[in-house]
Amino acid sequence: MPLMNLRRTAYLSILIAMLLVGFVIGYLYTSSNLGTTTITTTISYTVFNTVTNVKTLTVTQTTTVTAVETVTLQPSTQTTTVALKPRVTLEYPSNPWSSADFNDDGAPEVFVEVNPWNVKSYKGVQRVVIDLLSRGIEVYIDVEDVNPSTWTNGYPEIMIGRKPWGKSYANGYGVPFPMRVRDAKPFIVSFYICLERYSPDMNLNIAADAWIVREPIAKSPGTPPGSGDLEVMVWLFSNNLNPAGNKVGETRIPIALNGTVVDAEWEVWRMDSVTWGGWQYIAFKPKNWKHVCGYVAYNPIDFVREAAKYATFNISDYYLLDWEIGTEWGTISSRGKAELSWRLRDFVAIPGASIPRP
Ligand SMILES: [Ca+2]
Repeated sequence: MPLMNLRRTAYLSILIAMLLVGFVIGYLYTSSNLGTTTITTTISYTVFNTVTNVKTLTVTQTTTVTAVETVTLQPSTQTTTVALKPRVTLEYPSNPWSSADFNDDGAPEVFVEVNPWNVKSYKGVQRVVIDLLSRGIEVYIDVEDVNPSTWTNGYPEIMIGRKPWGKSYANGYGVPFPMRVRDAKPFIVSFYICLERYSPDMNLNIAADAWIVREPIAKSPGTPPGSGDLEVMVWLFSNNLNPAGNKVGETRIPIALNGTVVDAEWEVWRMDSVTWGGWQYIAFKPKNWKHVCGYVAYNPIDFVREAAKYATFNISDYYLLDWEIGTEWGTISSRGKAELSWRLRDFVAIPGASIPRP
């Protein structure tokens, strides 16, 4: 077949694929209010695949199609072709955090932070690269002489919403933070994460972190949490590390791992009042399973509802402020040293979708 025909065929295939993707996304958003769990399962899978495809197709087009046959493209296919700085490097301490606007519409989807919140001094490198085209981050930590040498020194992360200490929200995905717990609607966070390298003697997890705070704290951005507020974590993996406090129970909450919904077993850990700020802490830790490399999707509100059962105070009128994904790393068992690299991509939050039990 002549080269031009081959190209045309390729472009046509891409266009058809993108129209299909657009249709699926459209279907997802219009049907996200239907409310029946059966429907939302199917949808969450579609999106999980869709996001991967959109990335591939868009990147392919950036260099070729726009120059040759711009007219034949749908407007929606060109959204990420120009005007982006595709990679942004954050380095501690010079440039430790940034917002990221994946679709260049002026509303940030996420914040990204190096976040060595419990490091007073160290030697080495702490770097996080934001990759806008893959909607992801790459984390690189290689440090020694870390002081204090403790269980958790830092938490490099990507997040939606706002931490209590933060002034503004990253709500570009449309999850309506702050969400009052009693009215909270489901949403899905979906991403690919791969822990590529870590020193076996260090302390480490892969975990989500979230803040559920009293109304006055929620309504005054920048106010730190304290006694009476709640921090919730959802772990996927750990190495030489357990959650703070004690194990107070076990439960099952569904999670999609590499496209399959699992009725996963979780240990529930609680510390009634943390010594570093006074708030309550509840963590969900995998029981006899782990996720180190691959796709993940779950509904954070499932964990919020379960945490409400274990909290020692009533959180129905509290507000969920954010959802963070990262790795807590520490150096107490590795005598001040840590080497760590991982990547996360295809990060998306989908309001209205949920994961049913398999
Ligand atoms: Ca945006």
